[in-house]
Amino acid sequence: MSALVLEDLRQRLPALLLKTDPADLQYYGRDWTRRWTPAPLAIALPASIEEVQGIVCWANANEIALVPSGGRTGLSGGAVAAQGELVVSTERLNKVLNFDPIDRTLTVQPGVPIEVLQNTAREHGLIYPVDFAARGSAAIGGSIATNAGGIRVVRYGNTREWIAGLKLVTGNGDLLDLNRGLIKNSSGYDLRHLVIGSEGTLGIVVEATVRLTEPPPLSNVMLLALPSFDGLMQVFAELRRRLSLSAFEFFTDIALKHVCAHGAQNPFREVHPYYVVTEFDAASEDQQSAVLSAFESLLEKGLVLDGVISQSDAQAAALWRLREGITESLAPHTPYKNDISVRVSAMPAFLAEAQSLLGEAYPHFEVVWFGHIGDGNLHINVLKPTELAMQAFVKDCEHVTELLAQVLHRHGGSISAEHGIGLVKKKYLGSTRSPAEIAVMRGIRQVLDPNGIMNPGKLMD
Ligand code: 2HG
Ligand code: ZN
Repeated sequence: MSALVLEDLRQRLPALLLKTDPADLQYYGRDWTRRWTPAPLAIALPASIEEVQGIVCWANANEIALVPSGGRTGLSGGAVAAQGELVVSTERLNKVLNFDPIDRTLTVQPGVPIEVLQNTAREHGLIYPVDFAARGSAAIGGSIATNAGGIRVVRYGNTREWIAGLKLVTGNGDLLDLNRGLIKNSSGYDLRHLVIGSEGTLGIVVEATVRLTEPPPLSNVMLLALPSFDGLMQVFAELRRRLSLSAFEFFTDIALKHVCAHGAQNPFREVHPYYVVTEFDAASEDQQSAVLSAFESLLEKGLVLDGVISQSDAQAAALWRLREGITESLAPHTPYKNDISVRVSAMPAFLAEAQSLLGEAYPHFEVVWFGHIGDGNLHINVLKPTELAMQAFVKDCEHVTELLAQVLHRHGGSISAEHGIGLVKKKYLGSTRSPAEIAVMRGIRQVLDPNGIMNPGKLMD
């Protein structure tokens, strides 16, 4: 049966590159989650929009599910293919198509990695400001699919803010050219924004036009050691008032322990419970002295115990590594990940409840807190004890996530801030979205993908 349907695909699209080697099925069938065993039918690597449309047409005719696939750095199982799906990799759709100096946009194919996009923008004297640790592998298509956030959201916002237009091949096989780079366009529903964050459930993004902006002024990076979690939001408020921040990230001593075991250098002699990495404009003397006086004021108030300010690009990179290297350093412990958000104003009250819930719920597990606290976004990674089986571990964690979802609901938060819902969090979608909202989402999905071929099982059933 599977040989027959693949033969049909080969006949319809003779030039389409298909991979069926077991090693390829493993490689392309998973993302950074390690909970599911990949089992795709095959991997298709289209090289044109027409080939993508041909694949969608074939999938509808043969009732085969499609899993769109970019750099597969996702953490929610959105790109997992474990049920005989055809993976549609955008790996060969990896060209930068156009730079427009007047509109200050880049038009790219979906498989272009974020780092390539950033470097290309810099070659034109501009920047693409969305940035995160997986920049080298994550593709723009996938970051549109999850509305990726990252480390610069305090200043620049999420991916959504930077997408001027996109082309989508819907689950029907239609090609939609959405917003076409316009700044102003008040002509009805903005379908571009429906696609951003839709996790491959409405179609496949086949082209994107991203906005660029001026590079920021010279900046410095500062690492701060904090005595308590309670003071974290006060430190943020004070630094935001006094400096022009482009990042404000936090992590705990447990995170520091793991990242240093992976080669990062801790600049402090003493152990502190909490740390902040922050970046801010430091081009003028005024800005530089504002940093010092802000730091002194935090020390005096007892909100900060120690600090280091970068003196070179290499030192700035070393300080960033302490924060950006965390995910990789935790990977060997197959962590169960929470990626939650509340409004910044709701953070103190939420934190008080969440900390006591997780403290009681996970007495025997190592829990690593870090994240984009300046955006109200926390990453809580629970590490699996080696001796515990994966299934039992996930069951325990899912029970706690249900309780956490209730706390989030009370504080008006979200069960997924920036990683998406995928397979991992669909059980909890109802804590963030109302039944009426979910019904609308289902209706939209039905219109754009009537046969349910686009990433089924992801986001919602
Ligand atoms: C980050 O902020 C990423 O480093 C990954 O969003 C977070 O590993 C995680 O939980
Ligand atoms: Zn993050």
